[in-house]
Amino acid sequence: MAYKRQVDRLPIIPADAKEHNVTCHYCIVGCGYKAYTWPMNKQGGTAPNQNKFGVDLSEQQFQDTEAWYAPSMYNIVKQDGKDVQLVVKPDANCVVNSGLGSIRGARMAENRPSDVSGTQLQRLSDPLVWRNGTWQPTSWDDALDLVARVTARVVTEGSEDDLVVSMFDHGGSAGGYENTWATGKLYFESMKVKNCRIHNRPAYNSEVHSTRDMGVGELNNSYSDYEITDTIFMIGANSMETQTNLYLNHMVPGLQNGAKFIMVDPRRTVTVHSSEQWAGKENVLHLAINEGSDMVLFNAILTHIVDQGWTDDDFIAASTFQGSEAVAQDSAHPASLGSLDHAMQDCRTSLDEAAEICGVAAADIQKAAEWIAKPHDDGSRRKCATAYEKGIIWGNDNYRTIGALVNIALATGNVGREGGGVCRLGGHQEGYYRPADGHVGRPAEYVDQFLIRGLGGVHHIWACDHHKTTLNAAEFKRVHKRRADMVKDAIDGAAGGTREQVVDAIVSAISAGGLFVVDVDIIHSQIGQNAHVILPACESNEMNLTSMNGERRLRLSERYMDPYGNSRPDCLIAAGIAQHMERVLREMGEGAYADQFQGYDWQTEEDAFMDGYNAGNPEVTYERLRAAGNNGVQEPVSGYENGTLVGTERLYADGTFDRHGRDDGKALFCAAGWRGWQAPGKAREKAAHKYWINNVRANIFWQNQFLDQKNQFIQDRFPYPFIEMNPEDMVEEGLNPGDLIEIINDNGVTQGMAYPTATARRGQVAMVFGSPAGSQGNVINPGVNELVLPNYKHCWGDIRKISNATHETAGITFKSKEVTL
Ligand SMILES: Nc1nc2c(c(=O)[nH]1)N[C@H]1C(S)=C(S)[C@@H](COP(=O)(O)OP(=O)(O)OC[C@H]3O[C@@H](n4cnc5c(=O)[nH]c(N)nc54)[C@H](O)[C@@H]3O)O[C@H]1N2
Ligand SMILES: Nc1nc2c(c(=O)[nH]1)N[C@H]1C(S)=C(S)[C@@H](COP(=O)(O)OP(=O)(O)OC[C@H]3O[C@@H](n4cnc5c(=O)[nH]c(N)nc54)[C@H](O)[C@@H]3O)O[C@H]1N2
Ligand code: SF4
Ligand SMILES: [Mo]
Repeated sequence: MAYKRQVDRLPIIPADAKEHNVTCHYCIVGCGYKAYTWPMNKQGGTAPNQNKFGVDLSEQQFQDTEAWYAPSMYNIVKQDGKDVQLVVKPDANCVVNSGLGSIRGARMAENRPSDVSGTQLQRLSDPLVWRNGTWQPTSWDDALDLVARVTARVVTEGSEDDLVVSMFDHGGSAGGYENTWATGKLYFESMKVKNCRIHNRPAYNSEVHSTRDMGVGELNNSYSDYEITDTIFMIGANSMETQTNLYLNHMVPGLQNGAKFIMVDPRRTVTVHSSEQWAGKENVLHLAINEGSDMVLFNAILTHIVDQGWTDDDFIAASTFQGSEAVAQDSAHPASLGSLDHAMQDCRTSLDEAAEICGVAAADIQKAAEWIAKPHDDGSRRKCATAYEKGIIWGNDNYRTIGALVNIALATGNVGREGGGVCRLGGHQEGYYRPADGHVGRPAEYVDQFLIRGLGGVHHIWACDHHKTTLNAAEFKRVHKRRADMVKDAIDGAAGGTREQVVDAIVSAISAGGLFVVDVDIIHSQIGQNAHVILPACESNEMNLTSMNGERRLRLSERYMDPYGNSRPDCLIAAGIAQHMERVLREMGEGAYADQFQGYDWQTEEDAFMDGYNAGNPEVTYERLRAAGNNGVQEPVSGYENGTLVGTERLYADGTFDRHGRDDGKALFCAAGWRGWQAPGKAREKAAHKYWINNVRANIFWQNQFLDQKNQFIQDRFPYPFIEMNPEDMVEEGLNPGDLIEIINDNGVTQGMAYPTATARRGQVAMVFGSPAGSQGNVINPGVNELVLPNYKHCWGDIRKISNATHETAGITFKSKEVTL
């Protein structure tokens, strides 16, 4: 019997089951899956002509057979109003994952809402409106009317600056070209909202301004580059757990082909351990640097490469800027940009200086430089694929640190070439298509602080939960709740009144400092507790959704089931808000303004796709993407020939760089001078506390656990957020495995359970981020960089025991996460 699933057999997929292309909607990798659906009263048989796999299932199958699926890949869902059986399993023919699943993707089916099997019944089925002291279900028209009336009053009596928007900018679940276009059209075309922020950071900006300003877009290689490179240089990422099948299906083959592996992470991760097993310890270099010191390491590596003459001089001459300074440092550019010589004036750092600041041996830094750039014995250049993510993006001095890393790739000619690339590994898939956002400005408004200062009157929230995932979260939550409660009280006080009277009461409460909150989500989230209107969205595969993955591979993930209850695609919710805004504004006598909200008469998500993405990329249609299947096409799409979309395997293959928009097509180097802890308050906090509170992701969880929180398989393993600790530190604090602990500093308090980890360094703990049972963001200070990029990763605190292990935590395993194969 399958563990905890109460099943000892599952139906065989019948030969005539319907087949749908699915791109996993969780992480950036975008693995290909197939969904099979068939009627409740049917199942396949063992004879080859009776099952989908066309094999004789009465015979023993080989170990890696495709003619198999796990209980987590099965469910019963609604399709066209009828219950159907569903299997979602990895696609062996998808080049991204070659049939591999992951502990997240392989549970897509069991994470679907089902009235029959009882899974994910936390999903919202109807709009909810705050009425008579609680949230009451209502119709779409009723809910959208209230949203539009309050929003229209506030933006006409004040200005559009009084509307604050938190919205996703990504692909995959809660995003995609359809939905980013619709929200973008609403807030950036019909309106010009500038007080908006992205789901994962407190402003509307780029995670990687510097690489773009240098001309280098951040997703520039192909996953296959990792298979043919000489060195994989990974910084601040834990790909085995966070980009799982990119690591397993592309990086591991690279290691097996003889590539060296360099990992820069203060923490020893399972990616380091796994790479040691595949490549041999002698081919893995883990630089466990002091937290936040990456820039110094990169500068020393660059300096060594320049001094040894290992630079790619032809590439530098042909493809990079040859003057001195090209862009001066100013309020929009935290460092100046220009030629290599220009950058070296600020970057020059000796191996010994770096060893001192980074806390690793000079010889190891030299070794890294050699693995990256020392030519082969025959004089040929080494290929190096560089990959980074949140350890430096949410780290110290984002702009300069990422700039310093891209410098190395440019100096060694490792961009636009086979086996090269300097790329974000990514988080969600990408799916950004919006009207111009220039009105937002740079630096953009720090929206969390704007709200905390009592500004703004209406807050529209799309698919994010700042209670669990923002910085300075303790204060944010306190203020947000207080302001939202003022409006709840006003609504309660106006009970029994007409719609006009209720809206008047809300608007007066807003004038007195209240905040009217609209939350668009698939569940009733934590920030949703402050909402006055909750609008139920549906997920990917309950609608058709297009996104691209980390190698810019665009696919259509097909709808195979109905939206749960009355939930709708986000793009159609945005259209509904626009339509109600138009009507309400006209009623208010604001005819010209009302006209701006026209053009949303979409019936389906495909209409939103055609209105946005297709208008800019006329070759790309649903029909052509459907035909392109799970391998899709790599963006940018340059044409349609012989029945196929023509894509781009690798960016910058011709040696011209355009991401900065400069006419000369030359890449720029970044003058990344080291300045210690850049964000306000960090150095002081570090000095005042005993522990660095690193915060990380884990294979088993998806994001803020919005589905995981109602999934027994996950809750059974980690009932509370884990806090990895060195066993000796635990003894010093009087802790046993599974004990509940608090982390305390001046910003707030959070809690979790102690998880002994032999490889954790003394004085460093690693807490899983975004947990519903303990928000790590409570203890992060508000410090950001000049362009409002948060430094989530670096905060310090003290630890206090709350209680002995509870019934839940006492029963779990505390075995090492390092599994030896
Ligand atoms: N399983 C799983 N996968 C996911 C997600 C998930 O929730 N679960 N989320 C997705 C999303 S949205 C994102 S953005 C990505 C994030 O993917 P990653 O960036 O790989 O994930 P994190 O665990 O947040 O951070 C990576 C590492 O940064 C290290 N780090 C901390 N401080 C420093 C530092 O100063 N320098 C360096 N060099 N490293 C440091 C941490 O020790 C950690 O191991 O994952 C995506 N994939
Ligand atoms: N301390 C710390 N904080 C961090 C980070 C960190 O490393 N450390 N990382 C940051 C990063 S990289 C990220 S990405 C953020 C994540 O922060 P969030 O964006 O807040 O977290 P998610 O879990 O992605 O939130 C998804 C929300 O959307 C809902 N949802 C899911 N699908 C849909 C849909 O189709 N439509 C709609 N409307 N809603 C949907 C879910 O129920 C959930 O409430 O956290 C950031 N915060
Ligand atoms: S690696 Fe990412 S995209 Fe692939 S199955 Fe896992 S969560 Fe989904
Ligand atoms: Mo992310």
